[in-house]
Amino acid sequence: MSEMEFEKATVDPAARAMMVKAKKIGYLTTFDRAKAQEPRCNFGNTGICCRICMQGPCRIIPKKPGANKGICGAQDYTIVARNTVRMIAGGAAAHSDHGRHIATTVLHVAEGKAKDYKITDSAKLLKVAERIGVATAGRQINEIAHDVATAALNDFGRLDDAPCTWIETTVTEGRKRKFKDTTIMPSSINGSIAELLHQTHIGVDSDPINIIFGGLKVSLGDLDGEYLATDLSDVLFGTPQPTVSEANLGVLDPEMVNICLHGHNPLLSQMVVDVAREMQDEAKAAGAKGLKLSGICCTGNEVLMRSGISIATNFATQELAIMTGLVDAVVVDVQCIMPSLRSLAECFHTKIITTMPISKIPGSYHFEFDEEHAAASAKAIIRLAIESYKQRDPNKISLSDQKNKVVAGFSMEALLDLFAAVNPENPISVLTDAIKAGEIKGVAVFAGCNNLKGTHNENHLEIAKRMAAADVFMVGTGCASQAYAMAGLLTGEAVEAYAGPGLKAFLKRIGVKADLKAELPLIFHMGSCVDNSRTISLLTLMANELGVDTPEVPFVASAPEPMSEKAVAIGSWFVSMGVPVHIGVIAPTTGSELVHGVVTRIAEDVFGGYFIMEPDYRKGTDKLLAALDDRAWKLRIRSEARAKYAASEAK
Ligand code: SF4
Ligand code: MSK
Repeated sequence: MSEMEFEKATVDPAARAMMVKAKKIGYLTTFDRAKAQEPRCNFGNTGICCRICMQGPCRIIPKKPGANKGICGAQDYTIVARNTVRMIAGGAAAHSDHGRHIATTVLHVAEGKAKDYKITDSAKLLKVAERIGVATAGRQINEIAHDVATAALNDFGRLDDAPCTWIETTVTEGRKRKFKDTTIMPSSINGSIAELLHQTHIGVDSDPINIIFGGLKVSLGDLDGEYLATDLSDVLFGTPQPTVSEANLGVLDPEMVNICLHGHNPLLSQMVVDVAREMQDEAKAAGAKGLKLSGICCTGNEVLMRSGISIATNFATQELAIMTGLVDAVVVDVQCIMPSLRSLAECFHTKIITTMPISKIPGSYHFEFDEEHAAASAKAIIRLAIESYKQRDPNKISLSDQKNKVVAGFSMEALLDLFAAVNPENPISVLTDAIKAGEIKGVAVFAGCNNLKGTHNENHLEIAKRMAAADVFMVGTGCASQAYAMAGLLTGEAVEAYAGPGLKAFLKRIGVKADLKAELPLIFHMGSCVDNSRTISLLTLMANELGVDTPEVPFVASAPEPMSEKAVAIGSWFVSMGVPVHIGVIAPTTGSELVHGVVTRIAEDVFGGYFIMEPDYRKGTDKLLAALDDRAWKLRIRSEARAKYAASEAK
């Protein structure tokens, strides 16, 4: 790659510097591999390649008689719909399996097993118990935890057709009716995934609409799994509160033993964080000043939110953390971990440590996670990192001076505490009143990954800056939030630099009353991928306060650089929740006009939400702002009409 190509690959200066180093040592990074994949196959790009049976692949060539259908006769719309919903199934399986793992641990804690864990946030446990109908009065915490965890595990395999508990008890009444009327309310997360794989087997469902509805049902199972993962992670490890930290490759400290925590599941990573506090002396005995933990991807977000651990980098640049020569160990759990980390680690002293039975990388160290011995595993991992530190080669070190302050830790509870500083009686009205008054335009959620079809982090940053200037209140999760953290947008300084007058006044008003140790940031970091559930509780609270259903709330979502199947699942349930969802890539749905039309237009008629596919950040921002303007305008007109009607009725 040339200098100019580095600039096109990423907007992050720390990443560019490491890409130059990679070129010097002759290592091909993910950026080189993305380039080497061009040109992409157009059948795959548009979703009309079917590999569901071994007669395939069948590729649809519309104008070629015989090839305008698959060998079995499947039309383009069937193939595109099947391919799309199978991505949702993959995403839902990943998110919900993470949730199941957490719920099982809570159950074991309640049963007196898993002794390294405890119920940290019993207030949250009681709140969840009351919401889902588990009795609390006069009962021990462990009894309540047992019933809550059992209810969560029941959502995975319920055999009757009662709705999944977490969806049933968290969305608006209007959404519940909609999900039941359209037959997409799931009863069992695992059952709906299995049913969808059956539905999309050769020779089962060829109706694209029916297939899409099957996919939406699974996406709600995904939301259910995310929601219970968030709730029960808070119960186990504590509900996040505002915290100050740092982000980008400059957080790697040359004088410390550097351990990067990477993946998604906090069960082991939070244990590493807790155990590290007691092991600083072992690092000092090895000649370091101590242990320095930092995060990559959503495990990084989990430990940032709860323990203020710094962020090293996000998805696309995970290899470049190792390229600094400063990382002594990368501890990985599940999801979004590039297999290439291992081969790159061979060029350095870095140890790659896998921890989950379903997520191994050939040639890496494997410390199988076992909740009965979690603290012992965490200690062994840290000791290996300390040994690795002793082998660090000073000649291979490249320091980065890039790091930015981060203000994060905004669970829904923390956000409501901020609003309560202005209105303790009705905190959420602080946000909805500001929208009604036109001070802020609405709310945008930024979520999702990096996708090297575009420039790393560019869409994230450019869209957020433009939305800020247009007075949009913003929350973020996943690698989107990490992009903002790396670039300094999760700070009060960013408010000064980018917020429009309305947003600035709104944040200042809350900031002064809340009297936090740090200034409020431009974007509120709500957590990891599964913590998109927190954004749904924000949407639901807003809808209930405004007296409308979710499709009427000025609320949009954007995954400016989506990559994973999990992003497809999240985007799909946001659509069912009535939210316009921008994605910064063209999804492989264009091979069928019918399916593409359904997801980008017709979905709005049924659910109120729809996909906006726009890779250009300027146009993407304009479309998101137009969607917010439209909703804010309708909200005002409707409430004026209601007030007028009520006044004339009263006469
Ligand atoms: Fe071809 Fe039909 Fe098999 Fe798909 S399911 S690979 S379209 S024969
Ligand atoms: S880690 S799913 S790249 S957000 Fe959650 Fe980042 Fe996307 Fe993985």
